[in-house]
Amino acid sequence: MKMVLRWFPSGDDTVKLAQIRQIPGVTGVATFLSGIPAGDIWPMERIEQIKDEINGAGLEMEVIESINVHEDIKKGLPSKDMYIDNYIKTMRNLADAGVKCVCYNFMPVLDWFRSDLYLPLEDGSFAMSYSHNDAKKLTLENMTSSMINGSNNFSLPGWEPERFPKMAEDIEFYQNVSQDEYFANIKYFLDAIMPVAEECDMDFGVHPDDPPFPLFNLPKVVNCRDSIRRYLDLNKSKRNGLTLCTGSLGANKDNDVVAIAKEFASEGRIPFVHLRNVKHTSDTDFHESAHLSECGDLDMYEIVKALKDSGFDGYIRPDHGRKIWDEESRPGYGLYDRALGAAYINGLWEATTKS
Ligand SMILES: [Mn+2]
Repeated sequence: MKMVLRWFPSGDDTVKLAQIRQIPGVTGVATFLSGIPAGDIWPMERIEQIKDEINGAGLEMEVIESINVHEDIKKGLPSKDMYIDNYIKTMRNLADAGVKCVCYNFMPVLDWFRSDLYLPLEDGSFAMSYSHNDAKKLTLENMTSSMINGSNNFSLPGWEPERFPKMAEDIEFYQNVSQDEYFANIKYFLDAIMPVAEECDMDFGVHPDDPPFPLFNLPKVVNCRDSIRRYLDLNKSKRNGLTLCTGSLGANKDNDVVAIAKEFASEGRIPFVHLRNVKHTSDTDFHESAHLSECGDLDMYEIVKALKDSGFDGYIRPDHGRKIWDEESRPGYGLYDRALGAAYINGLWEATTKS
């Protein structure tokens, strides 16, 4: 197991690499190239630049989160082949730079969403929260403005402004796309990139839909055991794996995250894990919590033990942290609570190794 922390390059992070280096057990970062529209090739010089910066701080750059998939690929438009070619060129460049694992998602139009980015908790900290009833009432405009205005002027991954102009049109497009058609588009993409992933020794972990509940009648992709199975069966390469995001899957009470961890880790299909905890406030509503089991509804010890016992040998990172100790940062990505999460996960890992 290798522990990493998500880090945003090009001066777009309040957390410094030197600080990450001081968290015990953290050996690298999960990062990406910012400012490159989905579908464009990531230039080698910029990849090397960021790699040098990360290596210079004594950390590794083996995990990329994320290479965004161009919407034309998701829609299955004729231009998809060009964008897949570009995706493959980016993969090869990253492989040349020593990248071993890529986290990405195939969610149509919208990336992750929260109704509140700073919900006050009882202990004086703030966490991101989600209410499905509130979310269902939002227009697209309200949704984007609530994320942008709530973000404290920090850029939000997945909410790049370049996406906004076409969102309404894209939502309209998907109203006539069936689940089967959407999965056929995913298969086309996977069949094109997996042989290259094999050749480059590069694992791909699809990130589950976050939250796992449908909005704007858009197709859901990866939100439960059965849809994970369906996704991984589209292409049987071991490189076609899952990013086990415990908070995204755990947001739905029906998901048994421990069983999911066991099933897919034992098949070697989990290259990357996002570990965080959630506290349910209704069947569809939740807020994020501290990583500790007793602070939320997920049994973090059992999840880590399931991974360890199933032979998991990939990357783990603590996921969103709360805003604590008056830290100013991008929502979910401050240093303090994620460092606490990393220390806790290290403890769980050591305990499962020795018991
Ligand atoms: Mn995640």
